[in-house]
Amino acid sequence: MTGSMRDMFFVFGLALLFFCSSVLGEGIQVTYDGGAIIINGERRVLFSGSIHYPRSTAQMWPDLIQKAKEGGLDAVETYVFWDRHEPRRREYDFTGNLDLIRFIKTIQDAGLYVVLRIGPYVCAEWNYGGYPVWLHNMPGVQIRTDNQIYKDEMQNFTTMIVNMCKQEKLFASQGGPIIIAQIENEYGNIMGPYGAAGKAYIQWCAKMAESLNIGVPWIMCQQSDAPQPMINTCNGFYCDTFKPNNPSSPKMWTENWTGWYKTWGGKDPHRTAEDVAFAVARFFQFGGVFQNYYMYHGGTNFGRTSGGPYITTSYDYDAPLDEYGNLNQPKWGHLNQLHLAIKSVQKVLTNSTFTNKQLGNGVELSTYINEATGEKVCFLSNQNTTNDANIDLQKDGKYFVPAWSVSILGDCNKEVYNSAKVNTQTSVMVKKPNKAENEPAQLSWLWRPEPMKDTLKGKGTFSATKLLEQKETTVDVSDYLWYMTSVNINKSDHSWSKATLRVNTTGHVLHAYVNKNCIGSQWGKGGKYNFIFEQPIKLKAGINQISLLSATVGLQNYGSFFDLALTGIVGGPVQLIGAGNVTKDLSSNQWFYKVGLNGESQQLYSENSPHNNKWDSNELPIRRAMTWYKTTFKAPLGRDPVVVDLQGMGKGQAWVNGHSIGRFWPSFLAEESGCSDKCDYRGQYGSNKCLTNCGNPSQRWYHVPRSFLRDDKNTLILFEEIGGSPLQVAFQTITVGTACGNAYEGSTLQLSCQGGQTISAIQFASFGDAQGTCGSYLKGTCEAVNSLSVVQKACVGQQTCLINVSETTFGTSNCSGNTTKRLAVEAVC
Ligand SMILES: *[C@@H]1O[C@H](CO)[C@@H](O)[C@H](O)[C@H]1NC(C)=O
Ligand SMILES: *[C@@H]1O[C@H](CO)[C@@H](O)[C@H](O)[C@H]1NC(C)=O
Ligand SMILES: *[C@@H]1O[C@H](CO)[C@@H](O)[C@H](O)[C@H]1NC(C)=O
Ligand SMILES: *[C@@H]1O[C@H](CO)[C@@H](O)[C@H](O)[C@H]1NC(C)=O
Ligand SMILES: *[C@@H]1O[C@H](CO)[C@@H](O)[C@H](O)[C@H]1NC(C)=O
Ligand SMILES: *[C@@H]1O[C@H](CO)[C@@H](O)[C@H](O)[C@H]1NC(C)=O
Ligand SMILES: *[C@@H]1O[C@H](CO)[C@@H](O)[C@H](O)[C@H]1NC(C)=O
Ligand SMILES: *[C@@H]1O[C@H](CO)[C@@H](O)[C@H](O)[C@H]1NC(C)=O
Ligand SMILES: *[C@@H]1O[C@H](CO)[C@@H](O)[C@H](O)[C@H]1NC(C)=O
Ligand SMILES: CC(=O)N[C@H]1CO[C@H](CO)[C@@H](O)[C@@H]1O
Repeated sequence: MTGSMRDMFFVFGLALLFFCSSVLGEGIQVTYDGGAIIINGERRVLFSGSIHYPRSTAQMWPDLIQKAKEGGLDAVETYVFWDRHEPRRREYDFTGNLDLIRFIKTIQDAGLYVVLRIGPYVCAEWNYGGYPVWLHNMPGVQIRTDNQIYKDEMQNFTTMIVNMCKQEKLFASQGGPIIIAQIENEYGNIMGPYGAAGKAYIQWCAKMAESLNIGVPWIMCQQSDAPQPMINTCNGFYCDTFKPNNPSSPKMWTENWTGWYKTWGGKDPHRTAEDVAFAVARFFQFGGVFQNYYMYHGGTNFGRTSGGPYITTSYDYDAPLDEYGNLNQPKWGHLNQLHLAIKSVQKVLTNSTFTNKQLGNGVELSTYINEATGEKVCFLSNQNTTNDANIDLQKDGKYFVPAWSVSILGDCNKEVYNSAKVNTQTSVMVKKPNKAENEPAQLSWLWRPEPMKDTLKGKGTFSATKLLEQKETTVDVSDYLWYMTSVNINKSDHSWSKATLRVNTTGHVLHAYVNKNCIGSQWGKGGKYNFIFEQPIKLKAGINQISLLSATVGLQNYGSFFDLALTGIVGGPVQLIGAGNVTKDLSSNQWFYKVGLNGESQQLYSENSPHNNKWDSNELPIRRAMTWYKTTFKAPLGRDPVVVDLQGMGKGQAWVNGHSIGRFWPSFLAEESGCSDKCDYRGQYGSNKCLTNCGNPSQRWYHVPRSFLRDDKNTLILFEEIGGSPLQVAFQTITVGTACGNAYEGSTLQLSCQGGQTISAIQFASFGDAQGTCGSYLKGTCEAVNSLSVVQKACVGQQTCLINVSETTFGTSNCSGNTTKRLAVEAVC
């Protein structure tokens, strides 16, 4: 991009501004050009972060949003979750954590803007990508393409959401916080197979959106053919080389993945603060205007909202705010410092001439200068993945630019930020036992079996002479569908004395019963959902009953035609294989069906269930499949977030005081291999880099929001599907255990505990060239002798302390003049 082009965009932007102001009347004017988002005439660069309202609770929102604001964000972005808002056609739910309007107003109250991605397709590792399953069952519908039935429903929902927001005056054009809205979502990634209908659909989306007249810009992410005035935007781990499809569109990054999601059987993903900061700094180095963290707070997939299949209940995402709303340090603080650095040069970034110079070996110097005022800012980036650079800019100074990092140079002559120099504390979180008064170390349990008499005898509520598709049949009101049939074996036919039952299923989990005996359970492995179940069975002469329980674990949410992905034993075949491989195909038998479990329809998860009298306190069963467990507990004291450790349990769902805290599956271990202790921030990030937690449960701890708890007695109910032990189940709180810092000379290091705790001790402190990482620091070759006592004096007994990392604070060290000095500290909360 050249300077003169930038000026041209600016002139064009003014034209847009005039046009819009005549339409909008009162309110906040949001326009844009190639170089800025323009809010009431002010040229802005904006930082935004994704927080999905159903992935936390309304009680958590103010704190999350406040932390987003303190973290330097200008805006909060969210999708709108159609499946939750319209669970049955034309029946709506906007209560509790689905109260979209309250969420938007909470953001407004904090003084932040809102980016509303209506979709209504959301992807988001969310069940069925956010589409309600009833939509799939409408006769003649074809989802996400040029189909009238689908388009009518999409328009109906989108219009309703827009009207709700208009009614509350939430669009900026009405004086509200919503500055940008999105229609569709990443369609460009998957539109090829839809052919001409896909292209027509995107044109229709643009027209439909425009006709809603919201007075703020619309965006389409990952849509290189987005029709004007839709702004096409970029999603990815890096977007520095992205160019919008129109020179008057600003360069916007709607999903900068701060980490990655987790699957059952998957390891813990981690994206370093250094690499996220590198990607963001590069984006602004090359003309970025708007940048959104996906996710800023990932949160929790409560209930049955996780997509997949096989997405975990935790949607932590390694985001700057962790699943529970704690600061994920150093990521939160390191990005905050980057936001401050970029904000401080916003004026010159959005109104200047740009030049770029290659300095060799992957080093580039980019300069933004306003010729009239002389204001300027430089970005000095080093894309080399292995070699640090020492750059001499003559009169403008000498700079140490570590490999894979970007320095921001104020006035082009002083470093105000470097993405690889982390001066923020690293928090090591710890889990503490529940210290509520009189709370026993071990919970005491009641139990009862899942009532299965009817289904094991083959009694259903309807039948068909074929194997039905699961989500179509259940309309996804439950994970579970029983498929039941019987087979008559001739006494004199000996080929069946030893037989095998073979079930070909599209997943996601299968439990098989023959003549009331469980003969096995199976699920997909290694990311595959469909599988063939094969187990030897005993058949008797006469009628044999076969009952198959199929369970889904989150419906697919991504891909071309993902909505058509099959679930359950659809089509089978289901076969019996006897002696000499003689095969009986049962697929066209008469099959009886029952949607959901009896325990679900009896609401055994609820304290108010009318069937609540049959809980048993004797002979607590362990490793018993299809079992309900119940216990009571006191809420942990304090304000720290609460989790329940479900180590020992198999698979199922958990409820606290009747609120579902999601599916659990701690028996599903992450693969043994593929993890490493070392995590190098340098080089392209991918979802397979920096993995941890190999060989452990992919999710052991489950979030229990404080607002689900009462002060006195609380109830936890578990439905265990495959067999487990509740004996180790325990409630815990999460807080900062250790705060480490490794800050460069010239910076100010802040150390903080959480939840009112104070720093109790300093385990290590050295201002010099200490080695190692948090938890294993070692003294280097040199230091200031008073390091420890200075830090002790400043921090012990404090909830928060600030230390200027300089010789003024610590006195002179015996390091040589060319040593890059740092303060390494390990403080115990
Ligand atoms: C949505 O459809 C219903 C009929 O099913 C209709 O009454 C309603 O007005 C429509 N809403 C919008 C916003 O178009
Ligand atoms: C990285 O730096 C080394 C030496 O400084 C150089 O040999 C190499 O080509 C550089 N790599 C890139 C991608 O510029
Ligand atoms: C942009 O800079 C020019 C001087 O180069 C100045 O006249 C103008 O007011 C600036 N525009 C904005 C919106 O700050
Ligand atoms: C059982 O098998 C025998 C021998 O093959 C046959 O004669 C008889 O008709 C069969 N009975 C039924 C009920 O099919
Ligand atoms: C199992 O079903 C799938 C479709 O769901 C089909 O593609 C596959 O061929 C079947 N396999 C066998 C062995 O029948
Ligand atoms: C039965 O089929 C299996 C493979 O499906 C084969 O290995 C075996 O030899 C067959 N047995 C007979 C008796 O045909
Ligand atoms: C600096 O002083 C420490 C003792 O305080 C000593 O162990 C170390 O060797 C000295 N280093 C240098 C480079 O003189
Ligand atoms: C840190 O340094 C700044 C000036 O650089 C000064 O204003 C501040 O008081 C110092 N803080 C401490 C705790 O020494
Ligand atoms: C730093 O300075 C010392 C002497 O003061 C010298 O021995 C050493 O080589 C220098 N190191 C570097 C990396 O320049
Ligand atoms: C959708 C998308 O943009 N994906 C990209 C995310 O970033 C990785 C790493 O740069 C790319 O490989 C993906 O294509």
